[in-house]
Amino acid sequence: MSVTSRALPKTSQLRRLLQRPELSFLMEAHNGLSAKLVEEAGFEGIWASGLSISASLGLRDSNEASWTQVLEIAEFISDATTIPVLLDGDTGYGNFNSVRRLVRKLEQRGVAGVCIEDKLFPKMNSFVRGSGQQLAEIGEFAGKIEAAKAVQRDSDFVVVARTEALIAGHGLAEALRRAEAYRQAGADAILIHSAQADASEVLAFKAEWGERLPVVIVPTKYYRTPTQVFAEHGFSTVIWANHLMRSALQAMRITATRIFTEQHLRNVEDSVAPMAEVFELQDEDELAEAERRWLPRRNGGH
Ligand code: SPV
Ligand code: MG
Repeated sequence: MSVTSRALPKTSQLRRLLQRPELSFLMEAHNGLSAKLVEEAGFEGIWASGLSISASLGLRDSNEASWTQVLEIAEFISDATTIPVLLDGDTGYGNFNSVRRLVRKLEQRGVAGVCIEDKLFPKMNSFVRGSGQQLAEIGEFAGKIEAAKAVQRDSDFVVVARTEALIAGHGLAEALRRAEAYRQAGADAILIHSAQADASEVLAFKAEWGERLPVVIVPTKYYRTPTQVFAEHGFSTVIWANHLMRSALQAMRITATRIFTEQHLRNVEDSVAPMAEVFELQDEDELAEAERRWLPRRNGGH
């Protein structure tokens, strides 16, 4: 991303990612540390994943964390980085009024956008009991989108409408009907979610949908589809939704088991990040420099 683009407000950065002709990528983060690693890797935006945030808190992806607890994490993620954050706002944690509060607080906390999905509160993850998922009534969900757009103060704050029609087994026509209603309600982009192992249903959606609004996809299940296919079909944005949480889970499990079994650290020291890297990520040098400037000097200095 160019320097000029980086200097834009995060909301404008996210809007550009969604609206530009080339494919964009959002990488999952679930805390400040993972967010820093997303930016360090070169990604231009962050998906603050509900699944990953809840898993990292030791909870299910069923709104067990309260929305203000999620808000706190989203703020840590945003504070830790200079790239924009799209928060996975689940169903908006209630009705249209909850969505209004959410959007106001996200803007105050430096979060660039929110994605809300047309399921019922408390939601469950899209890959749990797939076709048992219940969808929100279409008009009620459109009202949430309208309410979100009505209260945002920064005109570039992004509201992504996510339909779970395919996940719930309602088929392409219903997915299109819902996406169109959400477009008319003012959504900035549509997220079409699918649990199929191939991309055929999201490709069919895109073919019918055309260019009405940018389309976002989450290829967690159809990960074998080459990314080039998404670019060729004119999708806006791909979300890599949970892969830092899952890689951390695996690495932590291996390390915990090894140290428990061996009762020493000799075999793990070389397979974990050096302490120096931790301090570098925390920017310890900046604090040392700030102390030189602003802490009174000892030994008689002022
Ligand atoms: C998330 O990352 O929390 C998502 C994507 O919403 S999914 O888990 O596929 O529903
Ligand atoms: Mg989610």
